[in-house]
Amino acid sequence: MAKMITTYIIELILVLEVVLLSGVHVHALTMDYYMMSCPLLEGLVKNTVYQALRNDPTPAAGLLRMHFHDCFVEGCDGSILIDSTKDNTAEKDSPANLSLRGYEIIDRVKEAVESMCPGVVSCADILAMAARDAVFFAGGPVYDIPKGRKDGRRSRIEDTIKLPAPVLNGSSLIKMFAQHGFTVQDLVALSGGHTLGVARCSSFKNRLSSFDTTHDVDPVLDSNFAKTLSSTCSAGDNAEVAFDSTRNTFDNNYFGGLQSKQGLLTSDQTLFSSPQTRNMVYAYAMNQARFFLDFQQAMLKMGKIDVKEGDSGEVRLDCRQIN
Ligand code: HEM
Ligand SMILES: *[C@@H]1O[C@H](CO)[C@@H](O)[C@H](O)[C@H]1NC(C)=O
Ligand SMILES: CC(=O)N[C@H]1CO[C@H](CO)[C@@H](O)[C@@H]1O
Repeated sequence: MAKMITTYIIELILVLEVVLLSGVHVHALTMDYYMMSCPLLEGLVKNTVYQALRNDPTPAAGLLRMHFHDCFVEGCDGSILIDSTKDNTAEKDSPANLSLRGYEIIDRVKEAVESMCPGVVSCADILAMAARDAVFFAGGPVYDIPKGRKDGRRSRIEDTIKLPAPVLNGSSLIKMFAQHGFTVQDLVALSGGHTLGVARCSSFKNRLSSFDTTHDVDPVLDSNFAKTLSSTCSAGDNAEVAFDSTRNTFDNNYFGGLQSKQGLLTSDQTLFSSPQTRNMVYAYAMNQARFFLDFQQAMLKMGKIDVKEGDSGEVRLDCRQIN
């Protein structure tokens, strides 16, 4: 009898152990996630991205922004890559996404990866790697990122309200980024992503008196710069202006521009006008190495927002549609 009880208790412990272990098992992202299943992955992604940017470096900005938009909506799960269907209007068709670019590059990378390691590497990981490689291609920092994200099955236009609007002020931006676990420092470092690329007039015309007679010209906008913007924008809402003087180079010129009141969006210039962030703008404008270091740390953090691991997602075969 005693023996039976002992056996029973041991069995119970074993069962409990299995339940507990599987319950708390966390599939954390890891640097060597594809080491066995796709050992040459990193080089392949990098080469394909470089090939695509060699003749035209401008989509590097698009890849970086796309990763940001992916992570801020439903986590870094490749949901930004999904095309709309008859029954579903996807994230990418939201007004906030209409100017995203670089989808063809992701398709090309995915195709190359599928031919080497079929069905193994998620689109979310590919996008994270491609954004990282684009930054380095443009002269920015190089850093290792952990992998193992799975692709999500949801992509809805209404979810994109989670993206920050360009008219937000400092305190609103701080609040919004804090919701994802970012510090004020992270916010300023990540905003430095605007060292690459352009914005269209529709994103900043709120700041120009000639287009908006209900508001005064944004007081923190340099008046000559405002005139240049107004004249560019007379060509229409889709006219483009670079965020800084070196739109294809990843550097700290963006922060220098903020100091001379030439930040393009309200959300850019506010980093210099807000007392909580002004000193960080000074520091990054003065010390590019410090910006690079903080940027890569914040990017690592961004790449982990609400990632789907294990069975909570899939490895999409075509990045534009769920399996
Ligand atoms: C802080 C809040 C942010 C706001 C309000 C914001 C807003 C915007 C807007 C309005 C545009 C221009 C869209 C257009 O007119 O076509 C843009 C472009 C861009 N954003 Fe942001 N953004 C933010 C943060 C970020 C972050 C964190 C990154 C990446 C780390 C990023 C990377 C980019 C890039 C690279 C472009 C240029 C895209 C291109 O040239 O194709 N942004 N952003
Ligand atoms: C920033 O914007 C929010 C929301 O519009 C507003 O409530 C807040 O007062 C603003 N803060 C500053 C410092 O202007
Ligand atoms: C620039 C860009 O790629 N925009 C895309 C936004 O989404 C629509 C619908 O999927 C695409 O047709 C655009 O190409």
